[in-house]
Amino acid sequence: MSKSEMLFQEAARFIPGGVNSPVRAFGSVGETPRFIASANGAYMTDADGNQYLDFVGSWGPMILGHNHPAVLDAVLNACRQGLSFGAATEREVEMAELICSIVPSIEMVRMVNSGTEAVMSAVRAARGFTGRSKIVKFAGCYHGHSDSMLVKAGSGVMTAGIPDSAGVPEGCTQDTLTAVYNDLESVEELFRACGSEIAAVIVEPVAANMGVVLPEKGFLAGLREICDRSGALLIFDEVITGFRLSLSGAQGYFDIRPDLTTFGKIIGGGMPVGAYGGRKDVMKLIAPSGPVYQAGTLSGNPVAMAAGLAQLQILRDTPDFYEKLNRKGDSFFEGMKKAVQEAGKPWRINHVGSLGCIFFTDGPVSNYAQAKTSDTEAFASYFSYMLGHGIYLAPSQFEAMFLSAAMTEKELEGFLETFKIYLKESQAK
Ligand code: HOZ
Repeated sequence: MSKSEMLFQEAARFIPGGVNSPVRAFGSVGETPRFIASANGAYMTDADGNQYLDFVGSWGPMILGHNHPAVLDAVLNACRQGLSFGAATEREVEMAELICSIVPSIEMVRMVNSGTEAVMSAVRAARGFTGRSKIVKFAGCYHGHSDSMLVKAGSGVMTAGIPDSAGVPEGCTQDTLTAVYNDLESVEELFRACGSEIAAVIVEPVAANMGVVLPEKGFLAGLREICDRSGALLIFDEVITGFRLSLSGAQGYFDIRPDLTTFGKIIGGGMPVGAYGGRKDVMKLIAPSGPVYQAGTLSGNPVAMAAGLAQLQILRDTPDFYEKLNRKGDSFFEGMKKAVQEAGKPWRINHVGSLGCIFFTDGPVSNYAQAKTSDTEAFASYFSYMLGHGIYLAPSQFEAMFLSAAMTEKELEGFLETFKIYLKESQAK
């Protein structure tokens, strides 16, 4: 028995399902989770000493690769000065100024500890600002695991087939309305029915928790227009796209200005961090400057701030960082697409910049219903094959592949070679 298998058995005795977050249990791909012992650059090493080229990157934040020396140094130095104060620090000011200077729509920002918390708080701010209670979200978009967002959600709940989660009282979701991604008419319909009660529309500007689904031309601009017309706020959940598609995230990439934005792990450089920010007139309502309460002892934690600042400064100061990473992503995912076509398979590759995924289905995938047509058994066999050949992918059809700047052309070509062999072998079956 491998050490990962032993650890998983032991873990299951003390941790529900043996893991601290469901997707990493590898349940939908019929594998035992690999227990990771260490990671460096583009690779992770498991408890048995197996090395994997890592396409998860802690679900996005390791955009520079693991253990970037500048981030590591910043963390170690910060640790020496104290781990947590629960008090204001200079680094938080630096972080807030940095984010506001990088992302034009953000005039004020509040640090929290996760994307879930950021969304929960942004939704509260939107409700406080508008005095309205309803929120529009899109089927298949995942905005963390707070009660009101677990409605037709993506990510782990989609993988587990429980998009509406048990344990969420009806009262908590009665104000959550769902629309169809890329279908503006479905949004208009909700606004026609109860527009004056809608506080906000929240959207992943590139949906990356039902696999990767791109916004069609005009979709995000259409949402902006509907919100402007009706007095609702537009919230971009940039937990995945923030500081990934461009320095100013998807909003910079697609040139749409949301009212509020939520960020997650990427601004912590791997430490537990989230943030929400946006228009000053909205953010000023947050306590203690206003009546919308939101708080947290660990918010703006000094070690997390040090890691995040170091990472964001590198992203800001490295010439052509995003041009290079996005070019690398384009040629990689186009390579996957070509391999699939040459193998005569109808499967779809959706991608933008350094984010992408394969859907084992033969039609386009631009919403939740289409994403769900993907053959998850085929995904599981692809996943196992790649894992067995040293490639660590997100263990679910409904997650994204993340490229990092630490991946070389040679490593990406290595992936494509393995993928082609997989395609050939799966053809023979
Ligand atoms: N899709 C999730 C991150 N946005 C997966 C990570 C998790 O749930 O642990």
